[in-house]
Amino acid sequence: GHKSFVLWFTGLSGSGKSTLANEVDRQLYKLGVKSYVLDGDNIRHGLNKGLGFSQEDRIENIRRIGEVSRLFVDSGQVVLTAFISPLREDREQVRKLFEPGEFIEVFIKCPLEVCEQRDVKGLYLKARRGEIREFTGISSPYEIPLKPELIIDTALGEVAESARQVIDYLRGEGLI
Ligand code: GGZ
Repeated sequence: GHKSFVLWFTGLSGSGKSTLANEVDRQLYKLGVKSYVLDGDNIRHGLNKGLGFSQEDRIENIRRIGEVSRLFVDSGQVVLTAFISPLREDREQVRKLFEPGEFIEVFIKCPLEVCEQRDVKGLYLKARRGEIREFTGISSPYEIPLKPELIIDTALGEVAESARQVIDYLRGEGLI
């Protein structure tokens, strides 16, 4: 058996949150642990359709995702969330919804320059040109976690290696 918990990935756009969350999801499946990834694709297009990227909308986005994660954990599941969740205060509010040990904040550490260099979706270029306003890291804040449970450096390592670090942490904590 395993415990239920949330792996809360936080980091800049293009830092590799979704990629890593999906890889950890696959690794967990191989270990017989059923998990579910919440990301922009299944949340911002559905439950949170209508929310944009103003400070106010981001706060509401994260609040709702926190509540949904709480429901997943109540139902005995493992949930992985991949949202920028830029504000410390908002992440702390989500943390408060959980028992100690259930909320695992994973800081996806990748320098802005690297994310901007990658610019997988061309959003940074648009943000620099002023075509997207309030873009995280450019014209909207990102507050680095002060005491995350885990820090994963995605600027250097392979995705598989990063996923391994997360799995090792979960094992070490006796969560899986
Ligand atoms: C940041 C934006 C913005 C702005 C659109 N700022 O790389 P992506 O494309 O796939 O991930 C980003 C995603 C961020 O949504 P989140 O729900 O994770 O944000 S938050 O937690 O702050 O609510 C990016 C895209 O949406 N995107 N406009 N202005 N990212």
